[in-house]
Amino acid sequence: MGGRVIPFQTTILTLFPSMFPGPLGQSLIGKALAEKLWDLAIIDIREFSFNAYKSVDDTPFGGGAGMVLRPDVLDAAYQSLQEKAVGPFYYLSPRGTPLTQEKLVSLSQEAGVTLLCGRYEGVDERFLQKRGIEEVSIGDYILSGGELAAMVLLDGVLRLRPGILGSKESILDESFSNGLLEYPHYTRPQVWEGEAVPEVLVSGHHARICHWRQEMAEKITRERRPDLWHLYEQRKN
Ligand code: 6GU
Repeated sequence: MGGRVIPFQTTILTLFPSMFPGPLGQSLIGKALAEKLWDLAIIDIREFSFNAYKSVDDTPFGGGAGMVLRPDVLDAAYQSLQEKAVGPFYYLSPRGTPLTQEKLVSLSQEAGVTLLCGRYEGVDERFLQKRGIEEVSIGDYILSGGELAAMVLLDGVLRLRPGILGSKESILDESFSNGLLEYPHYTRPQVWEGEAVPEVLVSGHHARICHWRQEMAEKITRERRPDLWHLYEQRKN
């Protein structure tokens, strides 16, 4: 299977290299890693410390809680990448532009991606500015570091790459790809705890099934995500 496509090159800058591949070493994404459909290069930021204590952070100017990653250490790690780093470079941070399915699709068409994972209070602003690094957030909540966010981003991108998921249909049909949440799914047993699966699904009538699924997708989106429903309606008209 592997070897026929150029691997999607991912590079991670982190203070916790042993967190990787973590969940990305499991299931279909993990199998694809073993088959070299994608490659994971881990850069341990601590290796670029300048002192004997291997320190990478310092207290914030102006005071306040926590520590800030030093720009000189970060830049030494950044400059070491050379040809390893292909595609966009993102810093995972709750201050970033929200990650969307659209962004994942566009990223999946790149040669790869490089991700900086922060810890503590953050990274020195000058590093981000001088190197023109874009910040990306995975949602409006705070994690203790960027590593889990990087894994979320990579999982979302990698499953869109050719040869990694089983069937292309499951990508085309899923939530967000058409602007709606997904319709409900059912499998055997046909009756469970007195509850039968919707009659239309066992009718064998493909057009009716299609129509029912569309109706259900619209109902669920309307009820759960008025924001998405609004956008969907605007796009239709
Ligand atoms: Cl990208 N990083 C951290 N630390 N927290 C987050 C996040 C990223 N996105 C949402 N919360």
